[in-house]
Amino acid sequence: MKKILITGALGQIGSELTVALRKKYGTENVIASDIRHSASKVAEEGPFYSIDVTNPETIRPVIIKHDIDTIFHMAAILSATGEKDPHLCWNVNMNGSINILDLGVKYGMKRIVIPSSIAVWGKGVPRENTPQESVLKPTSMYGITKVAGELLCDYYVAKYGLDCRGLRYPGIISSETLPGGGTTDYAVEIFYEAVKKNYYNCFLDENTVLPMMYMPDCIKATIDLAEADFDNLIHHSDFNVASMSFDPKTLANEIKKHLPDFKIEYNPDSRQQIADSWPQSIDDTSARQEWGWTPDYDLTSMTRDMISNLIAKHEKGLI
Ligand code: NAD
Ligand code: AKB
Repeated sequence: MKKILITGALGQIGSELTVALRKKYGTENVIASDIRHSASKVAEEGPFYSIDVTNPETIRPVIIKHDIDTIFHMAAILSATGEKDPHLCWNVNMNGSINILDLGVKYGMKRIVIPSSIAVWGKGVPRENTPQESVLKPTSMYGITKVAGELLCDYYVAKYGLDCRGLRYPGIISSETLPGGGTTDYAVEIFYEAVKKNYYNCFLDENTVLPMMYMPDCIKATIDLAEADFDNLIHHSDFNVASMSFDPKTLANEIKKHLPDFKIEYNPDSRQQIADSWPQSIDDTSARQEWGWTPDYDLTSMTRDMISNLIAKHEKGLI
């Protein structure tokens, strides 16, 4: 990985992945891109391009100009936004991914990373410790694109010998960039609202257990998989990665240890149905065996870190 392109680099994960990759591989070697522009570290402290992944002619010139050999394809439409606009979700997630894969073949890309999600699951699987190999019957458009995306990557590995890899991320929790329209977003919003208002109106029921992961572990998993020796990989695009699982009530109680006056109410909306179709915990034995995955954070250490980061931002007037 010498010259890296990141799509969707202004998003929740892309914004922190860009910073981590620039630190490791050099700022000039990590080209960020997104369909939108924002005054941010990612866009201002290194190369940045406006790219629409549904239009390969916006991607091609950047690949040629920078002699890109690796792509982290983070541009996507997430579950809640996807249910509001299923055609947009299909177009960005499916056509965006096949464009990246085709350009990967054409320009001899050394490696492509395309994330998947716990959204690949639906009915017909054990919801606890959901196995790596299991029935994939999602009920959301987002989940359908993630299953098809995994299959597409495996097809390009088998048919063209393209080195394409991916992880089934759980809900990602972070304090740098707000999430972009998912069902697990409550687990980020709750921290912002707790620090700012000591109150959160939760859109999921108090007993909704979902798998989650703190951003430093997400970045570590993404880079470790990208750097893993291809010969050691049995799987490619669909690695389960687990870290912690909890429900909103348990998270609220953990937050109260730091902010004792914090109050929460529960008013489930349409996102509850999506959450109810996803696993509560997943089995990540393959990731541990094939490329040495192990998380650093649990609920206690993640909560401590989130509260401390957001209090610092609040005191500076940044949130
Ligand atoms: P996000 O919504 O925060 O960011 C996505 C970015 O893609 C946004 O900045 C958006 O502007 C950009 N984008 C949208 N349409 C585009 C287009 N046509 N062309 C170029 N850019 C476009 O998403 P994220 O949370 O950073 O997710 C990154 C990847 O990880 C996605 O594949 C997502 O499905 C996956 N994932 C995320 C989570 C999570 O909890 N954040 C969990 C599971 C999987
Ligand atoms: C979402 O909720 O849509 C994402 C995901 C788990 O894929 N955070």
